[in-house]
Amino acid sequence: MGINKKEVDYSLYLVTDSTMLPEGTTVCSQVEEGLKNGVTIVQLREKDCDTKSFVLEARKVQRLCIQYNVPLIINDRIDVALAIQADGVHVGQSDMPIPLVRELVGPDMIVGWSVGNIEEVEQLARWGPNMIDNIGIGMVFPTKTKKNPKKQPFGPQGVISILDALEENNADWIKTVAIGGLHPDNIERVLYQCRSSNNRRALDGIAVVSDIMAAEDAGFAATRLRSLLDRTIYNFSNLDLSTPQISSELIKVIIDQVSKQHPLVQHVTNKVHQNFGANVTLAIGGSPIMSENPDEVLDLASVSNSALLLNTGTVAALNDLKKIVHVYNEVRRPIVFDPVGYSASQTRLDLNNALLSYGQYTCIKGNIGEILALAGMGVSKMRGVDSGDDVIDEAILLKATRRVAFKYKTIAVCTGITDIIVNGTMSGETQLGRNESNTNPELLSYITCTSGDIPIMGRITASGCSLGSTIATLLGSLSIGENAYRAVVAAVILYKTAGKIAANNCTGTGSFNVALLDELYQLVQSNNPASWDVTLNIS
Ligand code: 3NM
Ligand code: MG
Repeated sequence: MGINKKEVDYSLYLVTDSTMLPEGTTVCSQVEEGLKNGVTIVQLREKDCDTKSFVLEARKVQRLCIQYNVPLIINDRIDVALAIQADGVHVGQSDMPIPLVRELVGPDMIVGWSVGNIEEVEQLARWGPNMIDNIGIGMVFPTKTKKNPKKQPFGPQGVISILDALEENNADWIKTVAIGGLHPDNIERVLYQCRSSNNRRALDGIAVVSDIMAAEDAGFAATRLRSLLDRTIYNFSNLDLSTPQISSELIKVIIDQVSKQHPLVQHVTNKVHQNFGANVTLAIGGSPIMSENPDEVLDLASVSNSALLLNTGTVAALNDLKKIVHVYNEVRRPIVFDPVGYSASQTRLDLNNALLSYGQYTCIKGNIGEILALAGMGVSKMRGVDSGDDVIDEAILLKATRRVAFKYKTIAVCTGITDIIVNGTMSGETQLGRNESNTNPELLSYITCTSGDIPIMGRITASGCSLGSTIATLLGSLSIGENAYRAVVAAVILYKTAGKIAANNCTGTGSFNVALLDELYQLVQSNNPASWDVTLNIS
């Protein structure tokens, strides 16, 4: 036990499991491969093992850990930890009570605890800094490793609620790792999204079992995890995610680009929107394809200038949607997420939350009701998929839009008489530990866009959904390194302008429908944003 517990590096925490080892490997050989390739702390976890074998195994693993100067933690078996003088112990909620553990192991040993809800955080805060040193936050995603899990996977948003509770309870001595179903395809996203709402705290690391223990090449597995952990930018859509200046000239450039690139905009959308969304996309120069078939998504997403509009207005099969989201994230092309009727029914709420915790979205667009609900500030249940007629103070809407933007690390758009746009992507920056940056999520800069009330917009179907088509089309026109925020703003302004002119040129809802398409077409053809009659407020 030569480790100073205040200086432990929790970034890549390996938890062992002898039941999943590939042929020809042992716990020790897998641990050693891990230690050689970036594992910073090891927990020996054996659920069915005689005491004698456990001690012998622990001694072997301990020799390795000492060689690599990495702490060894023993799961559950305080007696074994004491007997071999391990660096620490880790206990779950149904293991020995923490005050007894601390009494037995003394002040210097590392004590870790599995935490899955806010009450447990409140408890550890009441105990104070001399009891627990670190927590495993889980379970994040479904896992086959834990045989009889008593917990449900709660996704990055569940992790965030634990980080928030640590902040609220001033438990700043606690180090955190996320655990459960963590693999290379989700780790970047978890590290990126999981920051406390005040942006003061990120995870200190991730804990994995199967990704290393079950790997045919554990050294390669650890190297791959290590390289993901060491990245400082999550480049999830290969676009520039900063918040740059907006000007008519720059908007003109983006709209020109749509005509040149003919972005392929895959729509996964509700039945009512399919026809109109395809027409809107065509009118502005994009190339729509309405497909929910996961088998063809890789072909579609791999085309240059692809983008996905994911509109959950017609509740489709979750697994198909996940596959589609996964592919767009993998090829790093933008996704616009429109959580239609987010909390109108339990089914929708579950589906939307599952998708939100599964993917990384470049833009999330919602009406007032949806944005308030996503921010956790709305009525618990929406009445339908319309926006609701309640007049809500703009300051509250701005607060909600900022929350959604930061919570999901996305460009959030709240539509209404005044549209609000907030970039919460933090330019893709990702980090471990305490946050050194000063960005206060409550003060994120924003743009509002208004052209006066256009009540007729709400009297035709799919007008809100088609703003989603417009945003996806403009985002799709971008090539690697071009700015996403500017494209989202351009889409909102273009759509608003078309709506305003169409409303003035129609005689009713039928001709408004037609006029809206005409105006979108004309505005793109003439491409003179300087003349558009919308008021932008940039702050
Ligand atoms: N504890 P894998 S989940 C040991 O939620 C353990 O507390 C969890 O295994 C918790 O990395 C888990 O293979 C298993 O998914 C994690
Ligand atoms: Mg246990």
